[in-house]
Amino acid sequence: MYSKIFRTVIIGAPGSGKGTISELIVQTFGFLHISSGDILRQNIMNNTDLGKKARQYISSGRLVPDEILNKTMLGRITEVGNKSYILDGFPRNKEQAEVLAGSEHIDAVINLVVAHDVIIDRVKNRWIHPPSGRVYNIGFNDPRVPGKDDETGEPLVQREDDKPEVVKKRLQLYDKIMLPVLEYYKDRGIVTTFRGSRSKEIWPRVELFLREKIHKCP
Ligand code: G5P
Ligand code: MG
Repeated sequence: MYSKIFRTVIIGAPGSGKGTISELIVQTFGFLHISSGDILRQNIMNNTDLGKKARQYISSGRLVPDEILNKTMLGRITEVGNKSYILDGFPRNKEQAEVLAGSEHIDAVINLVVAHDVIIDRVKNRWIHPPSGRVYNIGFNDPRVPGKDDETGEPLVQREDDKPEVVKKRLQLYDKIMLPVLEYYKDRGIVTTFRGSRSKEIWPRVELFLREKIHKCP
C-alpha cells in the first residue's frame, strides 16, 4: 500500500482500546495487526505448549515471562516479512522494548490514555472471538446476532482476565511497568499521546496523525 515499511507500536492500559484502534488501522492503512494477547489466547485455545505455559499467568493478570514473549513476538515479526505493522501488547516492559530495538526500527508509538473508571466499566461488556481476535462490546459494537461472531457465527466468550478483580490487578501492573517503556520511547522522540473516553473520538486523531506521518516518510 505504501512504499515505506511503517513499524508502529500501540500502547495503552488494558481495555483502553488498543485492539479496537488497531483494527481501524488495519482497515484504513492495510497494516498487519500483531497482538501478543491474541497470539497467546489462540495458543491457549489450541492447547499448545505455549498456551499451557501462558494460561496460568494470563488468568491471574500477571505477565508471561519475557523469554517466552520475546521469542514468540520476534518470531511472528520475522514471519510477516517486510510489511507495515502495528504491534499491540508488545513490548510490555523496558526489557522487551530493548530486545525489540535490537532487531526492529520502530517509527512511531501511539499512546492511548483512557481513565481507569471508563475502562473498568467497558470490559464488563467485552465479548471476543478467540480464533480471530475480533472483539465486541455490548452497547458499543454489538455482534449482529447476540453471542455469535459476525464472520463465522461461532460462539463468543468472555476473557478469563476480564473479571473485575483481575482487571484491577492488570491496571495496577500496567501503571508500574509501562512508565519506563513510555520514557524509553519518549527519549527517542517517537511517542504521540491520544487522550479520550471514546474510541470514536480518538480514532480520527490517530488516523490524521498516521496520514501525516506516512506522507512525510521518504
Ligand atoms: P492483552 O491481550 O495485550 P491488554 O490488557 O493489554 O491485553 P486488552 O484488555 O486487550 O489489553 P485493549 O486491546 O486495549 O484491551 O482494548 P479493546 O479490546 O480494544 O477494548 C476493550 C473493550 O472496550 C472492547 O470490548 C471494545 O469493544 C470496547 N470499546 C472500545 N472502545 C470503546 C468505546 O469508545 N466505548 C465503549 N463503550 N466500549 C469501547 O494481554 C492480556 C494478557 O496477556 C499477557 C499478560 O498476561 C496480559 O495480562 N501478555 C503478556 N505478558 C508478557 N509480555 C507481553 N508482551 C504480553 N502481552 C500479553
Ligand atoms: Mg487487546
